[in-house]
Amino acid sequence: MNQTQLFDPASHSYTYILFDEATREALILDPVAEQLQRDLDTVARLNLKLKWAVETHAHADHITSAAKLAEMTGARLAAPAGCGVATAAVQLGDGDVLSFGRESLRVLHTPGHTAGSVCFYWERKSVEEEEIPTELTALPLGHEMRPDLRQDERHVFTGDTLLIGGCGRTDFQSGSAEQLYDSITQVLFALPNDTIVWPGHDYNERTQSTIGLEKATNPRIAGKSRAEFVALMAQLDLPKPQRIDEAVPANQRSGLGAPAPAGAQDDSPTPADGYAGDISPQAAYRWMTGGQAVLVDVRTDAEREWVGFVPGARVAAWKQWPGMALNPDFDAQLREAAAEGQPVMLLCRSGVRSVPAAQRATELGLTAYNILGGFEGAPDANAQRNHQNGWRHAGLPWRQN
Ligand SMILES: N[C@@H](CCC(=O)N[C@@H](CS)C(=O)NCC(=O)O)C(=O)O
Repeated sequence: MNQTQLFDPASHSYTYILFDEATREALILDPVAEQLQRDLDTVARLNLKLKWAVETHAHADHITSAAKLAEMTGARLAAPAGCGVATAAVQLGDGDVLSFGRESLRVLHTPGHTAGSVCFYWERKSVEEEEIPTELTALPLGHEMRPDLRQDERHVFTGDTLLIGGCGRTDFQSGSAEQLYDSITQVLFALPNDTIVWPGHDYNERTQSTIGLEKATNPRIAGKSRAEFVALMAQLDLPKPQRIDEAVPANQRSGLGAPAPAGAQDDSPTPADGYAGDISPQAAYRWMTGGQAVLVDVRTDAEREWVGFVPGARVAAWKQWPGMALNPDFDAQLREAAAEGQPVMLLCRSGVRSVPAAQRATELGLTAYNILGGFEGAPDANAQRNHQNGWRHAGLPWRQN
């Protein structure tokens, strides 16, 4: 595995790009919104295919670029199951494995900084000289592309659980000093001493450490009992991160903008011909989450699969790919989606297909609304979608498989 460590000076955050040298498949860990272009440039310069955009937790001090990276590169989103990141297609639990090319990272659930926080562990067992692939033996040792396969190698990406000479704070976001002590001493310090520690932050320009060094010298935890550690964490009295109020909700949407707060907008539908009315995506989101109406995605199966979908939406395709013929099962699927007689809000690509679908729903006796702008919005002057209206433009939750 090859890893690149990148730094965001404003938040003192580290982002990691890890990749398999043979296949060029890559994973980005804890990307930062302000560094999106740098990260895209790095991926392009190294000729990588970004497979995963991954978080160690929902950050409090900066906003992730994960959703934008997913949209621009096709990477899948993964985040810890306990962090409330509804937009991540893969919800990670202890022992899960994320693979890219021939490489894989193992998830270590390490609650404490936040309840859902995880670390990621990577290791390679040594092989005999004669087992080393010939394309590597042709390169001299010390060549940047030649890992020393004769030695075991281990790395742990610790997020904010363990920092160099420090650890994540535990005074907000479901933090717990007791849990952090157990995570560090029982999970991380159980790793071999030569495991290289790659932290999520450093406020003093240090880049890496080892488990052995942290065990022996970390002033917050080395030689301390659980009670001493808990007492020390209670006395830290750190100022609240400046961006916490905007960062946590945005990170729980993988960096997409937060929707307008409830009540900030008029949810009244605009009257329409042949159905109950047109509503904004924001109103549809509020009605869906408030249980007032059922959101039904009327796009094709292919669009939901390849472009993205709204978590919690029901499904009744109006037309199907290929050929875009009317779906003969539409009526039955819609009736099933609204089995309890609730109003339905229909979502298509840009708010066009959902109009005849809403008219048909009305004929079936349902109260039906059309969601303006659909999932991707209307194309702009350059034929680009997602730039002027629609569900994704509004920053509402969606994800890819
Ligand atoms: N001063 C920074 C926040 C620094 C901070 O609180 N960092 C968190 C991680 S987001 C932490 O756990 N710090 C541990 C420490 O400073 O000991 C800001 O305003 O954004």
